[in-house]
Parts: sequence; C-alpha cells; structure tokens
Amino acid sequence: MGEGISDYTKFCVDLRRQMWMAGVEEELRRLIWQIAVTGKYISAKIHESNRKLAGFKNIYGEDQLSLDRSADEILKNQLQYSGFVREYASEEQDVVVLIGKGREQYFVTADPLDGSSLVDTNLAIGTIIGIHKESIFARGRDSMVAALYITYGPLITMVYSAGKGTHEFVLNREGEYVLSQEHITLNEKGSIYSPGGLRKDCTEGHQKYLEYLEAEGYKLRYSGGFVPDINQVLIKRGGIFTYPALKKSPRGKLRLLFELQPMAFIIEQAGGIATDGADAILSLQVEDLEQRSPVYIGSRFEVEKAMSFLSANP
Ligand code: AFP
Repeated sequence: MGEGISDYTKFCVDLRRQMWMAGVEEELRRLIWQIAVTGKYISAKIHESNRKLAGFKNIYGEDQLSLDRSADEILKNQLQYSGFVREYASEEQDVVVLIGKGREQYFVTADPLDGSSLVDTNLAIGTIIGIHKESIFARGRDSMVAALYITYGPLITMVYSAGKGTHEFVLNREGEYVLSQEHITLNEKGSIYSPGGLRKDCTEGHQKYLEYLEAEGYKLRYSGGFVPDINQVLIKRGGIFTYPALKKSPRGKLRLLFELQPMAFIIEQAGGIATDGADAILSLQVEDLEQRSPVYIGSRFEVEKAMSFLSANP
C-alpha cells in the first residue's frame, strides 16, 4: 500500500480505492463514501432550485422546502440508511437527533448547505461534515476521526481527511469521484487573504493585521461562502481565511461544531493551522450546538502573524 499513486494511474483512482489504499478503516470508508454520494443528491436539489430561478415551475405545484432544509433531510436519511451513525447534529436542527439504534460508533455533524444565501447569485456553495467517535461534546482533537466538504461550483469536488492527509476528488461525468490531488500540502506562506466581518467592527489588533497583509501585497479573495473560500486557500496552497471577533459579537459568526472544526481538521492535515486567535480550534471544548468562535485558518505564517498582532493589541 503506497503513500502516493503515480501520475498515470491517478486518473482512474476512485474514492473507495484511494481510501482503501490510504488505510482508512472499513466502516469509516463506507460512511465517507455514502456522504460523498449524498452530495450528488444535494447537487440535484440545487440544480432544481436554479431551474426555478430560470423560470421553470414546479409542475405539481407542491410547497417546496427551503434548499437548506431539503439538503438536511437528504443527508439525515442517507446517514440513517448507512447504518453507521448513532447521532446526527445539524446546523438546521435545534437538537441532536438519534438516528441509529444506539450501538453505532459514529456521530456526524453537518452544515448541509453552507452559503445557501449565495444560490441566487450563482456563486459556489458547499456541504461541511465532521465525523466523531464517542461524543461531539468534546475537544475536536479528542473526538474527530474525519471531516469532509463538498463544493458545488462549476465542478463538484469533495475534499476529505480521515487523519491520513487531505485529498481532493472531482465528480466526473460518469458520476464517480475521481482522485484529483492526493496529500495536498499548504506552503508555509501564501499570498491571498479572505477576511469576513466589517473592518469598522473589528478589534484594533485585527485591523492592524489586515493593514499589514495589504501592505505586504496579499490579494483579497472573499466570496461570502466558507466552503469555496477555504477551498481556495487549500487549492492555492496557502493564505488565510479569517472571521474575527467583532465588537458586538466577540465570539465571531462561524459555528465551532458545524463549520470550524471540520475545516480545522482538514487544514491541519494539509500542514496548515487553525486558531481562534490564541488557541487551536481543535483544542476548544464544545459546550453546545450554537457555540461560535473567531477563526484564523490557513498557512502557518499568516495565522501565526495574526496571533502576534492580536496579542500585541489585546
Ligand atoms: P449563509 O449560509 O447564511 O449564506 O452564511 C454563510 C456563512 O456562514 C459562511 O459560509 C461565510 O463564510 C459567512 O457566513 C459569510 O458571512 P458574511 O456575510 O458576514 O461575510
């Protein structure tokens, strides 16, 4: 079982084969595969909703669930059907839902359709998943065994990590996820920055940090969708995404469980780091589903630089 796969054979390595070659344990492999397949159904829903934008009518005149709720339903049903998941926690639900019989080993968190407010603008959106053992109310470092996200853009891509590196797959015309990049590794330093929040509402340390990035010539790359914005940092091999503490919301905007932990897991596995400005995202104890955190995530240099600006301007 080699770590890498030659360029020639890369073309025909599908998700299941790559996970097997990477040594991902069988049940986890089957669960990740099931979630990746669910991405196809969610993408069909997005397509349906775009048809409505284009003037097509629902021929049965039915009431439609919102896109987020539909994605949530699809995901919950597929996870239940997989037989591997005990509990499901979703950004769309107020409580954790028991979907297994009580003996399954995995607990799944989901942001079924992050950035759904961007659908009508035709920008990319995504699904974010965290996979835990034992409990989700823990530190991500202790409970997480895998994470993945799916980007619905001009292509549908899926990036996953099961603790053995970070890998990207592209959905091909035959409907298979085909390996496109294995063992993605961020450079120590990047050249793009993706800053959420209004500058006037940010702390002094954060404002100075942004001025530093601009003076250094970093290019602004912010779409308003966490998945495509993180994906850009990953695929371009570096840079930073931040959604900071704001004066009126000191815990920032993004949710620890549904958005930050999975992305932190994936970025760390690609050699990057993710902090709340002081501590690693994966070291934060999860107390409740609503918990939010400021975030600085990306390549090592930019994240550490942010931390030094924040500690110098408390
Ligand atoms: P929506 O799901 O409501 O579109 O929010 C998207 C999001 O949670 C995340 O995907 C973005 O990074 C962030 O919010 C954007 O927030 P701002 O609109 O404040 O920039």
